[in-house]
Amino acid sequence: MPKRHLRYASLCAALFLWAPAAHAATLRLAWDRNPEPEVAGYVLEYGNQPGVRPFSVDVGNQTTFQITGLTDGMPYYFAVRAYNTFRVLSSPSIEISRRVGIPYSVAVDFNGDKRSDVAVFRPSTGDWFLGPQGSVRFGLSTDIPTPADYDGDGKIDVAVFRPSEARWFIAPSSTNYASAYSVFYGTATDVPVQGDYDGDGRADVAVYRPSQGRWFIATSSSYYTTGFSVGFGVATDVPVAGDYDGDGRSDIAIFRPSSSLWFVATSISNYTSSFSKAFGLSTDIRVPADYDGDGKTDIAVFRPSEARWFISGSSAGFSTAFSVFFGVATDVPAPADYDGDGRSDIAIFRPSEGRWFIATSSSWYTTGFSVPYGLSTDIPIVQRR
Ligand SMILES: [Ca+2]
Ligand SMILES: [Ca+2]
Ligand SMILES: [Ca+2]
Ligand SMILES: [Ca+2]
Repeated sequence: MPKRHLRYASLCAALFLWAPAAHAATLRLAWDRNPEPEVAGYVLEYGNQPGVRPFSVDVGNQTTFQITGLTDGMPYYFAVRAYNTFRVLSSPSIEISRRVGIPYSVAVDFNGDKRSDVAVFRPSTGDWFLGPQGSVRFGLSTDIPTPADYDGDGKIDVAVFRPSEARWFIAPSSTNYASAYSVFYGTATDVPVQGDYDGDGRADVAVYRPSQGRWFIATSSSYYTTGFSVGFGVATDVPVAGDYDGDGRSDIAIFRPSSSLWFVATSISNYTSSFSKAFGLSTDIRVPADYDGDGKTDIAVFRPSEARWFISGSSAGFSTAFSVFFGVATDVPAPADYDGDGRSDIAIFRPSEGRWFIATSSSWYTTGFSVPYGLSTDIPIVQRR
């Protein structure tokens, strides 16, 4: 009898997981049912390196599975395959990843519900408007907002970098922004690139120094008393830090306008190995985020002249791209996960109207909503380059 292959080469691009910090070393995974009628079960594959999954579990004919016995602090990469009654396996689903046993936060999620909040910084007054969390006055008009989860409670904290003093000011969510501390780090011409480079679930204080083409990172695990630096980039490069390899640690990444190349030094290689990808134009606005929901940052740009978004998904190895027309030339792109499905939405802030327009990932960007929030002089808190 000839072996019959499953017609669907891959499962729908939806393998979800939950990693509550309280349940370290345990992850719950779920996936879409393969629509083929002869599917008899699923195999879950996993490993600790992107694209390398030496372990597998036959989970039977169910579409959720709780995996236990994982090692805290390690990144895990998962994919599922369906099999038929002849035990012929389908191609793997997209690979998703999560570092287990550490807190994780969602971009611009101030109240910790794992949905991004519509939020702005008002330079004229130093006020932060944080959606459901209300407002807090913090910083000066000349400060650069540097929001991130510095205290590791899963909620984004209010923070700024003050170039004139080369000083960071951080008001943690765990104090309801009522008490703040400061760290002297960087120089006036440095570009802040806060992120979790040491992988402890708390944001590190970090800068890119264009004059030296070097990244300087003061680790949260040392309470910013020590850290490391990595030479990566040249003076004209634009930092585009993100978690492109999906190991839960920030990668060092730059965009080079002269060649439209993205260069990424991966955290999983301890920044010793890198890859590059040509994508976008020098006049584009860089909007890297996780649009396909695999836990890895995607390469993406907003092109004002066409009011068009171009996205190269990590789940396809940055080998293909798609585009979405959304916004107008003068809009400020503000992508984040407003609908809370684990995938970044396409979103803009329209200063002229003080209004946000959001095309939700859960609708495949075909529909969405708009909400008035902010004034024309406000700055969306979402990071972009
Ligand atoms: Ca926090
Ligand atoms: Ca950290
Ligand atoms: Ca990473
Ligand atoms: Ca991704």
